[in-house]
Amino acid sequence: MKRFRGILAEFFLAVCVLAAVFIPKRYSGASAVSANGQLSVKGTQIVNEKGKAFVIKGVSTHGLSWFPQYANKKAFQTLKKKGVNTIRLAMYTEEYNGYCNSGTENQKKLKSLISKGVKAASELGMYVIIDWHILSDGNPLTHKAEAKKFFKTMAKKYNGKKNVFFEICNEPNGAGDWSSIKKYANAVIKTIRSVNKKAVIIVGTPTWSQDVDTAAASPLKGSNLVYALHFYAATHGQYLRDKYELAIKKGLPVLVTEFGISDASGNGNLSKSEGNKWMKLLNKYKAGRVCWNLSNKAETSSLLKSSCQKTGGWKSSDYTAQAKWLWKWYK
Ligand code: IDC
Repeated sequence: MKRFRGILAEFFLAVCVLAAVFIPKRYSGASAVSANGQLSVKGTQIVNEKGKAFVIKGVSTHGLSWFPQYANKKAFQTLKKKGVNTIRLAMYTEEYNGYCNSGTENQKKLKSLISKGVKAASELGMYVIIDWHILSDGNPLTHKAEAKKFFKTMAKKYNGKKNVFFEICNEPNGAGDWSSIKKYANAVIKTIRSVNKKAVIIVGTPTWSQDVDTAAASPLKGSNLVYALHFYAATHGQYLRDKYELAIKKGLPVLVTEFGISDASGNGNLSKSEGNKWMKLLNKYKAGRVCWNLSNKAETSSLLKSSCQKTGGWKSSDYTAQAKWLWKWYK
């Protein structure tokens, strides 16, 4: 009997040890990247290494020049606990110490912030999007030469990394029509692919990344490409959801790399009801989404209250109404 008890105790111990080794990895401790690996584009979806749909739940920084303090590991770790699996590093090309109009010293600063952000996200097993944030420049061809140089450096630096995405033109608008975007995208994609074959590349669409239907009518050639759709729920309602569904039905892979429930200015009243409609639609297609913006700027699209000075480790009282709405959807 004693001996039997001993064997039983040993067996129990062995089960505990095995559980301690295997369970955390598979069921609790696994990060998004360790569980899903290199993502790719299949049909209209972003899928993991096993070909299963992977839903990006992201947060975008505000401009890295405006709010450099949030590109840090503690901040990303705090977001990870809220269900965030992807960070978008927004680097404006023109506005507020933009990459293309503020000199080489500032370019170095911005590149080191990107390094810091990618490193932090990687250590946490999160995906990370390097965003060439064109806005007032309108046509991405305006800074094509700089973009090619920038993305060549990034593609080399992060070649072989499974968690890095390249977003090559945030929001074309005005003269940035689909034929200009295609010209630009073909050139930049060629540059990236000359080094890096696998990374998912995100291409902006006309009218501040809303005309995914135009892109669907004449998509680019190449693999692992996905098209950006941006919405701000208090401004963009059913007509834009219709465009989105039209594009999906035509087979276009779409990723929402920016959205909010504020109006399109990033401020004004929030529309939770329109936001809920959008989330339900994106869930239906297992589509990724990245919320604008991680900062404490006094505008309703910020995730932190303007009174909050902390750069990570936030508590419930530090978050704005948009953030509280978002965490419910990301949980
Ligand atoms: C907004 C910021 C705001 C900043 C402005 C600069 O929220 O603080 O002053 O840019 O022009 C976008 C853009 C994104 C905008 C955001 C809200 O990609 O840069 O950020 N928005 O207006 N497209 C639609 C909305």
